Amino acid sequence: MANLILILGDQLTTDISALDGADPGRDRIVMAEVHEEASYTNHHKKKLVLLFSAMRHLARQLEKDGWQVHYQKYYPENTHQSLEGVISAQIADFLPDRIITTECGEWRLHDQISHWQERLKVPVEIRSDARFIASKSEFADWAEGRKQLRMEFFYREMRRKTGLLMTPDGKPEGGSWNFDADNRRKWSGKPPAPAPFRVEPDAITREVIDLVEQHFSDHFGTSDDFHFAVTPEDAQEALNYFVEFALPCFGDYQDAMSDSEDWLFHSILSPYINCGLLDPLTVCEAAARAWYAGQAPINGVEGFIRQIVGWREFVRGIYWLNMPGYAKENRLGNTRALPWFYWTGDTKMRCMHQAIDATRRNAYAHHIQRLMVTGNFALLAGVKPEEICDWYLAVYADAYDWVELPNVLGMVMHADGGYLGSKPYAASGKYIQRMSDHCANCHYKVSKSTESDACPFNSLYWHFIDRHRAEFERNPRMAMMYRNWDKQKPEKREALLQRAGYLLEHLDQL
Ligand code: FAD
Ligand code: DLZ
Repeated sequence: MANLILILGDQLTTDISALDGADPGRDRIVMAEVHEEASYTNHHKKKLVLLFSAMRHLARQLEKDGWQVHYQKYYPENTHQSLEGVISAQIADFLPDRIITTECGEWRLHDQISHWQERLKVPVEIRSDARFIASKSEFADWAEGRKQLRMEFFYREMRRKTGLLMTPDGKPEGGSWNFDADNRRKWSGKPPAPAPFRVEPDAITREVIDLVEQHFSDHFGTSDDFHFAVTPEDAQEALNYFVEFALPCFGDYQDAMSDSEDWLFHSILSPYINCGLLDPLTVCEAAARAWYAGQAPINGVEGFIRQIVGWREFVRGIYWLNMPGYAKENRLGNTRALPWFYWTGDTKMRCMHQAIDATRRNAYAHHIQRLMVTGNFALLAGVKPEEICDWYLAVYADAYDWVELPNVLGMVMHADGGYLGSKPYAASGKYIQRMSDHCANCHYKVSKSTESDACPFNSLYWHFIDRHRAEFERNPRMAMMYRNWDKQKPEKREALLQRAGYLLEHLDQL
């Protein structure tokens, strides 16, 4: 029985379940750079380079290992511009008994593939993606009957399941499940942050850079200074580099932001984990080993592992449990368009400029920039969820719908009514000042809230609190905010609302 095996651009590992039991002498692998996948959003140029180059490297490796691989390189005039088109032509050429693939990461493509059997008249086997620690059905079983889904409880299940940072008698190492309270230090230049791990582009990557520059020149971002790994071996080196040089400080400065450093002590591993170059469990095991060896403290190692076996798995579970309806949620009734400066970085708000500019250059911004700067601003300004979701999906090298959507629509925009997070991450400029040195270099004054040079986050924060009283007043985690708001003099409240009203009318001029 000959099989046609489809490997997608974010399934770039020989361990992918679609290859389980496959026979190089009998089966054919299909990989394809196609217009439809490359253009369903305005993907950052560096993401396109990363994926096309990593796909080409994997195809070359598979061929060296003796596999028969049909690989379509991208040309604007390709006869087949979609994965379905490529598969359909391969069916005619190879006459397979079956198509095998691993479940894909987005509803959009999943929906298409699940109709292939009837459309293409060949049996299609869609296998579970074993790169995740919890399968979709495991997550659904865990969620069943719970009124609220909270990451922390799911995370503990994942710790127990994997044995990561667990004592032999089933207790969390270090005496606690979570050391987040120790992870909130501001960074003021010391210790120095390591330079990001670099791989210089080889001939394949250089060819792809030229291709992207030629055919995707209107896409967001720049391909200049491309230095991501594009093979599993180099991605492993990136992991080793992180564990040695950044993990020791990862926890302490996890929430910090800096005017002068784009990457701080973050791992910059999400682009590799999400496209298959690194296995998430292997990454966590490397971090855990560093703690057992005394090379990194528990707060950083636990915090790092929580992001992967906790948040990453949790948001994926939420996505598949709730799609396709989840993408349409807008429980706060937002109507505002995304300000244009999200695409240019052209704003006088220093924190926003820095986060967007880093995003444009690197296809990367770290979690706190995404959550508390660009995300927080969109939340406070009441931007339409679908517009801000489209932005996040386009601009990051690690962005795929399954992980971007719950983070943006749920965690940042609270558009799911608090299904993913118990309270919105709304914050004034004070938070940004506490965690960064941006405010010192900003046109706006974080100490002011109603004047024409006042930090926009300040009045917008109170406007958000005021306009969403009905949604949040009875939330115990928000009660203090409402007490603080109600305590302010009526004239002050009025001035704050007026200033915010003006800003909301002139967002593009900020
Ligand atoms: P580190 O800070 O070193 O964290 C380690 C790893 O933990 C990451 O590599 C990632 O795999 C995982 N992780 C951390 N936080 C999360 C999270 N909230 N959800 C899922 N995984 C997490 N992550 C993506 O992979 N793709 C996205 O499209 C994406 N969009 C986001 C949008 C918003 C608005 C927010 C607030 C977060 C988003 N995240 C996304 C999560 C997180 O910001 C990135 O995973 C992280 O910044 C990647 O950088 P890093 O590898 O240096 O992470
Ligand atoms: C993201 C992406 C891009 C840009 N291009 C391709 C491609 O040309 N071929 C392909 O197989 N996959 C690509 N991908 C990844 C797919 O869109 C991915 O499978 C979905 O995002 C589902 O997770």
